[in-house]
Amino acid sequence: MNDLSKWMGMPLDASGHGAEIDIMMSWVHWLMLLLFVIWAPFFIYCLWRFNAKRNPKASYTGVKSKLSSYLEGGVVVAEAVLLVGFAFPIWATIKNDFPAEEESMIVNVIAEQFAWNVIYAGDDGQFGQTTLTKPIEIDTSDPRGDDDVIITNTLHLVKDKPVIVNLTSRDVIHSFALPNMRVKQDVIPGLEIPVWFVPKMSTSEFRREMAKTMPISGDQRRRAQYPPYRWIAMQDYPTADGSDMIAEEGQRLSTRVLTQLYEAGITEVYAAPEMEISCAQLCGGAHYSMRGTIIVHDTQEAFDAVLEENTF
Ligand SMILES: [Cu+2]
Repeated sequence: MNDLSKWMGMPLDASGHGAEIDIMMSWVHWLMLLLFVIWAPFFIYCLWRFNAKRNPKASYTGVKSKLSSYLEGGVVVAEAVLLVGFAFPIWATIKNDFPAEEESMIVNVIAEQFAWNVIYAGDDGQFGQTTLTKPIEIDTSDPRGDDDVIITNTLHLVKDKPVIVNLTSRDVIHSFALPNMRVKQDVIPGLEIPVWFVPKMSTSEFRREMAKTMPISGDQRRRAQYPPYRWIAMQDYPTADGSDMIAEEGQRLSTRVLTQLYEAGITEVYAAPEMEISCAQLCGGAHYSMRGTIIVHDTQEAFDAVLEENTF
């Protein structure tokens, strides 16, 4: 009763504050359901009760009972409880109670048409300047940026470690949406807007939770937007003679790989989606392509290894 997120088609919750948001959403839906169940039949009853045939002469006094005023008062009270009791405290925590910077991972994200530039400060914990080239690069004339790392469209995080993301845009308004983290924030050029959350589920846990068998058909495999696109193979798929691999466990199922699987006679793949970053603000012609991936590592060491790999 408290959590309808599965029934409402909400994405799997992987963040520290997600449960509170889902509970509030559930109660909003319960209230709306109650209003719908009471008001819809009442509306239909009124259509019948007060139609012209039954009431050739209009009533000039109307309803005398105070019941409808009490009912409306009740709805106002219920909505006030949702707002003051649930929404305000949750919003206040998200907006005011930032985690301590020393215990958090701090990431700068610069949005551009049509990519997310994710910047890590490196060992010194300081961000250097970035260039205005496309794509954005670290400005080598700024010594603070010597150890900075830019990774495009992938946000690497560590499970249970709070993240503070400083958001800005180099061109138009975008919106940084992380459905699994219950985060959505407009990104405005000229402003730096921080958001924070705690990833409570690692990518491997998320994939295990979301893994399912997906059919591949001859038509579907040609479409880039077919669901397994951006999905990950959850097992190895060797060729028929076993001499080679079509897809390895953990590999992204691109249209090309799906085609190869289909041609090898495999019509079902065991796969899982990624936690996604999407742009939730119509920001130009290729807005739909402004998607990224969140990878939540189980350990700090695994995260450090990725930064190491991306340092040049
Ligand atoms: Cu965008």
